[in-house]
Amino acid sequence: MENTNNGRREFIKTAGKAGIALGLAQTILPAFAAEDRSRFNIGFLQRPLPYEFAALEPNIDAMTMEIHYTKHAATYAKNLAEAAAAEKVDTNKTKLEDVLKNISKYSVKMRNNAGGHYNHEMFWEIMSPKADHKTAGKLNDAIVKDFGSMEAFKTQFNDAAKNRFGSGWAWLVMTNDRKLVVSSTPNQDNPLMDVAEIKGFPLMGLDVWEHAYYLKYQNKRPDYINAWWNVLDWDQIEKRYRSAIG
Ligand code: MN3
Repeated sequence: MENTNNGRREFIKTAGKAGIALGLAQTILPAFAAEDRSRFNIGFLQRPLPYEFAALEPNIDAMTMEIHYTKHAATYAKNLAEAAAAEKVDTNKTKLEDVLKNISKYSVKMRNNAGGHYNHEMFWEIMSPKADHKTAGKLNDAIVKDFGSMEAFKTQFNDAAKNRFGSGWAWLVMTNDRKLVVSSTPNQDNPLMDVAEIKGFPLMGLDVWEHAYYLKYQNKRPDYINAWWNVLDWDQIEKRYRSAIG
């Protein structure tokens, strides 16, 4: 009897805490800018991962996903918030893309973390456990038109990812004159930045920092690159393309 009562009291205490946690979430969420919760409009805050850490196994292992999302990417978001506060960027009124487009006017901390945050938010959204390996529609037509074939595009993209020395990203970019090109950037730079060699809208990007693959693939970056195509969500990339062409 005694034990049951204790158990019940514990339950009420726990339920009470859960209620408080729920109440907090409800008061915090509406304060987020609407853009931060919508896909294809990446804001300043880290959004929830749209799948479980283990969802992309065996291509991307659960531990890599967990550390990548909760440590590396979370740190970029935290440091971006610090840089925005220090450099008087009103994150409720300013678009992250506009900061990136003028990144040469900000600090190195802003460049590394605004880039790091944007790149990872895009990276999570273009992968999926229900990944559709086929491309169809307008993006497929555009890839065939600008690269000759899907295979030719993949080869060029893989080469960019393999040949990026040190840490960085490989990209499929839509340039301002609406041509699709492959590029790569060092560190956490991206094609939106005014400092990028090839500027435009990033339709898809692959993280080739060692933290993205080392636990599973060690020095074998090409194996990680090949596996990554298995978890690419072409529906999402197509949506990014459609949002870019308007
Ligand atoms: Mn990363």
